[in-house]
Amino acid sequence: MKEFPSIFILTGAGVSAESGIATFRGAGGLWEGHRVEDVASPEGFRRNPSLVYRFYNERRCGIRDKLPNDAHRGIARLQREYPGKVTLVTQNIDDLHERGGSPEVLHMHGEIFKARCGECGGVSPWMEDLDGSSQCGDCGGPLRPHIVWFGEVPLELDTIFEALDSADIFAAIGTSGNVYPAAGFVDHARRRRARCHEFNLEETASSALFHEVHAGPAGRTVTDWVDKLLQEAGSR
Ligand code: BJW
Ligand code: ZN
Repeated sequence: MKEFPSIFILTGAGVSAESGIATFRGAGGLWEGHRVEDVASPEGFRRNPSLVYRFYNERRCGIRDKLPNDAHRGIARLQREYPGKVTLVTQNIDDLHERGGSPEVLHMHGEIFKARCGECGGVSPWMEDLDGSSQCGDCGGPLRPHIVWFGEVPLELDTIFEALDSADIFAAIGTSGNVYPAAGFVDHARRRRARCHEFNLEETASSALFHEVHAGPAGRTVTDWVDKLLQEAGSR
C-alpha cells in the first residue's frame, strides 16, 4: 500500500492558453487558414515541405517570447514538493512546463525546439528556422520538425502507460479529448480505479468520464488543486 497516491497529469493546449499560445480547435485556432492534413501529417510534409517548414518556423517564433503561467508553475511545484510520484505528460510542443520549473516532462507529441533527422532519426536541440537545406550534424541527412503528426506513433508510450497503470489520481488539464491515444487515457485510468479530475474552461466530450470537473481557467483551478494536495500530504 502506497503512503501517498501516485498522480498522473496530462496537459493540452489549454494549459498554455493563458500564456498567449492559441489552442487548436475553435475560433482563431492554430490551424485557422490551414488544412490539418496539409501541415500536420507526413503526407502533407511530402507534398509541400516548404509550407510545413514555414508553419513550424512561425510557431517556433511565436512560442519563444511567451512566458509560463500559474498553471505551469503550480504543476512544477507539485512535482517538486509532493512526497509521492507525479508523472507529467504533455501533448504540447512548447517548453513552458520546463520554463515553469518542471523537473521532468514527457512530450508525447514532440517538441518545437528540437529537430529530427529523416535518415538516422537522431534528435537535436533546434532554436532557429528549419528549411529543406537544414542538415543533421551526425549523418548529413535532412531535418524535419520533431513533431508527432497525425498517423505517426506518439513518443514515450511505454513509460506513459506504465505510469498510467499505477496512477491513483489522473488529471487532464486543458485538453479537448479529441486526439488519440491521449483521449483514451481517462478511460484507461478509470478502469484501474484512479480518481479522475478534469480541468477545462468548458465541458468536453469526455467530461462525463471524470469524477471531478474543475471548471475555469487552469491558472486558477490548478493552483487551488495543487494547494489542496500539498496541504493534505503535509497533514498526514
Ligand atoms: C482551457 C483554457 C484555460 C482553453 N484553462 N482549459 C479515428 C478514431 C480514433 C483515432 C483515430 C481515428 N482516426 C485517426 C485516429 C488517430 C489520430 C486521432 O486521434 N485522430 C482524431 C482527430 C480522431 N491520432 C493519431 O494519429 C496519433 N497517433 C496514433 O494514433 O498512432 C497510432 C498508435 C497509437 C498508439 C500506439 C501505437 C500506434 C498522433 C496524434 C498526433 C497529434 N498531433 C497534434 C499536432 C502536433 C503538431 C502541431 O502542434 O501542429 O498535436 S494534433 C493537436 O491536437 C496537437 C495537440 O497536442 C493535440 C491535442 O489537442 P489539445 O491539446 O487537446 O488542444 P485543443 O485545442 O483541442 O483543446 C484545448 C482545450 O483547452 C479546450 O478543451 C479548451 O476548452 C481548453 N482551454 N483555455 C483550461 N485557460
Ligand atoms: Zn542523421
